[in-house]
Amino acid sequence: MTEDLHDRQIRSLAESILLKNYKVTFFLGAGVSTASGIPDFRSPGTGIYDNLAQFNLPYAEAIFTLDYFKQNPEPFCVLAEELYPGNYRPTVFHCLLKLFEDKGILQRVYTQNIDNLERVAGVSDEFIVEAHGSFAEAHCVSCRKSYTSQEVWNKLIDKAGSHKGIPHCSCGNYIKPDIVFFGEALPQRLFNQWDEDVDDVDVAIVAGTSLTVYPFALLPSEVPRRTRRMLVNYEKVGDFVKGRRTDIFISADCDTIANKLAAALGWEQDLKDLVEKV
Ligand code: CNA
Repeated sequence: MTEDLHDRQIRSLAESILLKNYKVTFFLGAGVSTASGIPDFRSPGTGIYDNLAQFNLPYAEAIFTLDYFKQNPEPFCVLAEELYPGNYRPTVFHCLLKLFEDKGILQRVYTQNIDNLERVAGVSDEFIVEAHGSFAEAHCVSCRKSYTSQEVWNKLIDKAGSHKGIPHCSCGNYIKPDIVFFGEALPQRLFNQWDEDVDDVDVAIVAGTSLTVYPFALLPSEVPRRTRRMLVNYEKVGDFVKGRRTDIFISADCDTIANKLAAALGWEQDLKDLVEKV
């Protein structure tokens, strides 16, 4: 597919959004944050799963598995230190989300990411659905006592910024941030909000995700047939493989496409200003 075709497709989508007053719903994965320096899971070589050798895990997903965490929380805690909010700046794509909100045409941002960068970019709580939880709160895995993000950080890191230890609850058990591990229930807000939104999705932009984690992976396939769908990802994934007649697939970097979409919408300077500000 040529660069020209991509540009035409982006322009046509932007025209529909502006002329038909469409609102846009985003479905995001780790690929929208790689430009900020946070590795994704599955990219060969750079992804977290290809760099777990130091932890001697029985299998890669063990690092995000509750039973394994209860036996050995160290690998997750080392990774959590790295991913903890505050270490990274939002990408151009995150700033574009904020711009959609400012222009009054953001419907929702469904994100699998746990890096909090949508919020750091300024997107308001009501628009964000963190399908796999976040670091904002944490709980003891045994007595369920609640801890703030800052309390967990203070237990994890000493004043000099070095690794201090595994966060323990006053009951003696481990504290885990409220990010959803394999085998754990997803936040009820995901299901409630999706029930409200699903029939009203005018435009679905799916970006930076392998669409391999369920049930999130199914969401873009559940939107109505009339919905204009665009996938921005290095490879075609999910039900975009079979595809719908009106689908747009762009194999490119998320930030490059964020810039192009903003330009097609006439928001080039607004996006530049936002990127400088965050
Ligand atoms: P994944 O399975 O690692 O897939 C990422 C996808 O994005 C792949 O298809 C890549 O080819 C593609 N990709 C990577 N970089 C770019 C880029 N710059 N432009 C375009 N495409 C790109 O990650 P998923 O999000 O699909 O998997 C879901 C997991 C990953 C969720 O449970 C997350 O919590 C978890 N995760 C989150 C973060 C984060 O919060 N930043 C980081 C790593 C993993």
